[in-house]
Amino acid sequence: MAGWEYSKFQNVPCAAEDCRHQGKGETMNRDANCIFCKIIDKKIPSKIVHEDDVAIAFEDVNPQAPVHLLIVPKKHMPEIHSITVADREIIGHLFFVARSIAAQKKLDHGYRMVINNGRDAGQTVFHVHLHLLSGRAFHWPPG
Ligand code: DGP
Repeated sequence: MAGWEYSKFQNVPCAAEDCRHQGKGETMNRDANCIFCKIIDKKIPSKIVHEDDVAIAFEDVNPQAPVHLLIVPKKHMPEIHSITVADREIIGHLFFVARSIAAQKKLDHGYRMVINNGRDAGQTVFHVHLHLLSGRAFHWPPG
């Protein structure tokens, strides 16, 4: 992650000027047994590339592309069907974080954003997250 300075992104209130998420000051719930909650709480180390009050983004431990980041809401929500109307701002915020990272990392040739939801989709960590993959060409349909 040459060129990335984690400290630059700590406590940034939002990923993009025009994102009007309402998460500021919220107490985000955690699941003590969730690996991503532990990463959010810094109980497990990770290579963090972005952090604000609503979301965190870090390198995937098992990268499937030269760039493979996980964009994770700080609020614990196991699956897409766990989210509520009140979470709209948080979920939308993940896209703004992705856009911000893509711009800063100059992913000009494209990137893929993936959510694996549920067992058959390959979800292994039950805390909603957005994969951001780039740095190579991807196939379609996905496997
Ligand atoms: P999914 O299969 O869509 O639930 O994606 C989970 C991803 O999380 C998978 O690509 C590997 C990654 N992952 C699992 N445990 C850790 C961890 O402890 N640290 C990091 N950085 N990534 C992890």
